[in-house]
Formats: sequence, C-alpha cells, structure tokens
Amino acid sequence: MKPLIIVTRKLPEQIEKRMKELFNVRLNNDDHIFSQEELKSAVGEASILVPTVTDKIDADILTNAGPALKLIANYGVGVDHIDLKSARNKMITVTNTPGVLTEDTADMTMALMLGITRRMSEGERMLRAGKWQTWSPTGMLGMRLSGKKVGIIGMGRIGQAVALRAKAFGVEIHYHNRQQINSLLEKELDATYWKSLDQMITQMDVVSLNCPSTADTFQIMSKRRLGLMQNHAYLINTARGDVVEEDALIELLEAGSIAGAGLDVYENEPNVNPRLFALENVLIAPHMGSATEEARQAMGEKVLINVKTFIDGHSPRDRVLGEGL
Ligand code: 8YV
Repeated sequence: MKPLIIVTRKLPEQIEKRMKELFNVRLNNDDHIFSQEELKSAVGEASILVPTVTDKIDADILTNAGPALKLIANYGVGVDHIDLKSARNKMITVTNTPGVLTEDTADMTMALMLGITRRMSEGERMLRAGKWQTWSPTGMLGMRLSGKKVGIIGMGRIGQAVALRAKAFGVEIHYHNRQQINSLLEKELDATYWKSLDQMITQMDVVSLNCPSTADTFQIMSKRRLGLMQNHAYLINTARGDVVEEDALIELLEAGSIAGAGLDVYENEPNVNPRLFALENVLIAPHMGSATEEARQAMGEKVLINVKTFIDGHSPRDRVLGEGL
C-alpha cells in the first residue's frame, strides 16, 4: 500500500499529473480552502501533507496528526503558517521550496518600489476615472529612485536579488540582517551593513522587507520603528504581513507622515484592512510575489522531489530546521 499524500490546494496541472503517476495522492480539484475540520482529518489520515500558505497548521491541528504523518512538504518557501515545534515533537519532517521563487519575488519588490514612488496605480486610477485633464508641469510628481538609499531588511536570497536589481536603478544599497553577509558578496552588491536597524531606518528613502516571518521578525517594523522613517520615505513589503505593525503603518500613511507603501502581504490575509483601500499613497497587490507560471511550476517540482526523496528513504534537501529547534 503506497503512503497517502493529501494536497490541500489545486497545483499546476503538470505537477498534479506527475503526482498521480508517482504517488497515491488525493488532490483538491475544486481548490476550496480546507476548513479546520478538513485539515484535522487530513493530518489524521495522510502520511504526507502538501499544504500552502493558506493552511494554518498550528499546534491544535497537529494534535490531530495520525501515526502515519511523517512529512509536511510545503508548497512555498515561508513556513510561518506551520508550527515547526509541534511538528518536530511529533517527529514530522517539514520541507519547503527555496530558491525557485527568489527572482520573481525580487521582481515584484522592484515593481512595487517603482510603482509606488512613481505613483503608477494612482495615475491609472485617475485616468480610468476620466479625471485626467492634460499634462501638467507639476502633475503626478513622484520620487526619483536613482541616487536614493534603499534599506533592505533581510539579506537572504530574496534580499540579495532585490539588491542586485535596485543597484541597476542607481540606488545606494543598505541592509540589516541577523548576520553581516560575507565581504565579497557585500562588495559585489555594493551594500552597506547596519547592525542597528533603528539607525538604518532613519537614513533610508525606501525600506524593503525581505525577511522571513519568525518570532524574531514579528512586527520588526513596529510603530516605534515606522516612526523613525523619514517623511518622504516609502515602505515595501513582499515578506509577510506580520513583520509590520499594520495599524501603525496605516496611521502614518493616513497622516502623510511617510510618503507611501507598496504591499503584497497583509496581517489577516485574505482580509485586507479597508482603510488601505481608501488611501491613494499605497500600491497594493494580492500576495502575488511568486505568481509566475515558471515559479509555480518549479515550486511543484521541488515538492515532487522532496516527497519522492522522502518516500525513497532519504533526507530531502529542503528540510526546514527552524530556528531554536
Ligand atoms: C507562495 C510565498 O505563493 O513561498 C512563499 O513563502 O509567500 C508565496 O510566494 C505561497 O507561500 C505558497 O504557499
């Protein structure tokens, strides 16, 4: 009897086809979001669960894990929706899909950075509403990116890919990270390390969040830190909603105390605080950093490899160890 694999969301067609060829898999054909009850019964029954960011696999869900459950092969790189500690206590391996969505997420970061500093969505809204009268010397003025300072919080794969791109736009790269990156890489990226995040924030024209969501980064852009940003500065978040104190950010944006924000992620996804919809100085996207055909296919390939490696009795390369575990 082959181990049962339960996939919680609809994955790209070719990935599902290959899964059916290789495994005993139960797919989610109508792509509905699993209820708590469905998740509990899935972890109770499956040997391998393939979830996504839309499944909250917390301690309560994992209490229902059956003896067969040995692997959670996440479709996505962020694993903040999985209680790694409970998984480890139950000897359940967790894998993710690093490396294959780096470029796309960095592209999205740049799209938001360019889009908000040049007021792209605001301009489009005005145009579509028939409110554009004519070209004007003082109309729709934004901020020039070239020559400005961009501060990247989290200089991992995605942060580095953002730095490379931003460099091509003529910005000065600054970063804060748990550890300073090696000096060769720092030189290649022309990046300045700030041990003190507070000090970095006060100097930046754009702050970009590119760190994972962990206990250490929870609301790393707190109300206090957001308050350290310059009035003309912009915040970009393609990481996770909970790395920013969202209410405080909205207050600053409403008051015009910072220039704007480009956001791909939110505190209570898929619910977006309606106060954000009322603001002109935000560019908002529905969590689509990795939404390219290529990335979603490659993420599926990673899941296939992780599951196959595990079933064959080997340790998958993309095992998530988790901090402090
Ligand atoms: C994914 C993401 O689409 O991989 C991640 O961490 O944030 C997204 O780009 C999503 O997580 C899929 O589970």
